[in-house]
Amino acid sequence: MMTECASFAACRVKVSLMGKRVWLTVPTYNESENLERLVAAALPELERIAPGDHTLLVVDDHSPDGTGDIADRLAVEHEAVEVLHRAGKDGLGPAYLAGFERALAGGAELVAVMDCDLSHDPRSLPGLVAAAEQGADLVIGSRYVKGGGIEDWPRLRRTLSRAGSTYARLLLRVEVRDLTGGFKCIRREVLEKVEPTSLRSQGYVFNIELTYRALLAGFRVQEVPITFRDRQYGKSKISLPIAFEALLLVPRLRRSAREVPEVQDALASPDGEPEPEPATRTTA
Ligand SMILES: Nc1nc2c(ncn2[C@@H]2O[C@H](COP(=O)(O)OP(=O)(O)OP(=O)(O)O)[C@@H](O)[C@H]2O)c(=O)[nH]1
Ligand SMILES: [Mg+2]
Repeated sequence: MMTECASFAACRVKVSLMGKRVWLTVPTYNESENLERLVAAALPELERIAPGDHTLLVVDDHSPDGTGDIADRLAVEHEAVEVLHRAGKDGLGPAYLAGFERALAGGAELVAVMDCDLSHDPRSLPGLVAAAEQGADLVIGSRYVKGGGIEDWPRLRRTLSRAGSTYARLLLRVEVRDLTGGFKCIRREVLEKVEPTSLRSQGYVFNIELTYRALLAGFRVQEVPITFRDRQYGKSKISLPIAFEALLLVPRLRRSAREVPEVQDALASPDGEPEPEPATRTTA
């Protein structure tokens, strides 16, 4: 094919200036045993979804185990891999936000997010992206809808996770079954409208808040079943304080819904009393 570029390097610059349509953001902290496996499994899926039009963005918080160096090497080996290095461990929420900002600046129409520990199967990515392309604004890879599940978690962990999602669902009066999961595909418009920088929370609550505010803003949220597997390598970063933060912040999310500019109108009842309607715009 004829090209206007004077050199290969110039072509690379031109292509990167044009941006990529699909971005997969992967936050990492001490994932040296998982990152290469994840990249090897995810890149072919991205290539199927958006041939030549995708970026896999690793957002690393200066992992002491050298995950950032592995990411840099992978970025040299694969044109589609990019790395965002952050100064130190700052929590999952801020890492997501940094990834979203980079993806939007890089022209993303769809931003997918998944954990690095292979608990989220990259083979489920096409299903999530397809749901977004068929009209959903925010797609959640869901363990708790028909067809979804968790493979090898101990009973206690399974119960706690499910109870956390149920607690948030009832308190926020939404129909989404898997509010805490971190496997998503999000349309650009959602990230622009829900003002990601105002999403203050860390960990699980970040996921709950993003979905809740997307619903309140009138976006269509869809759950797609996934099978979640326990990590085989590395350690979980989820701690009891992060889990408690989630419990405490959910009621605040509900109260603060009244202060979110884009939903104030939607929350006002005919007699002027602000009373949130259940946010029910979901499909499984
Ligand atoms: N950049 C960044 N990534 C993080 C941070 N904390 C966790 N992560 C990454 O976020 C993803 C989810 O973290 P996990 O520790 O797997 O948490 P989890 O999946 O809820 O818990 P497990 O199922 O027990 O693994 C993984 O890819 C982590 O490496 C952080 O502070 N900064
Ligand atoms: Mg995990």
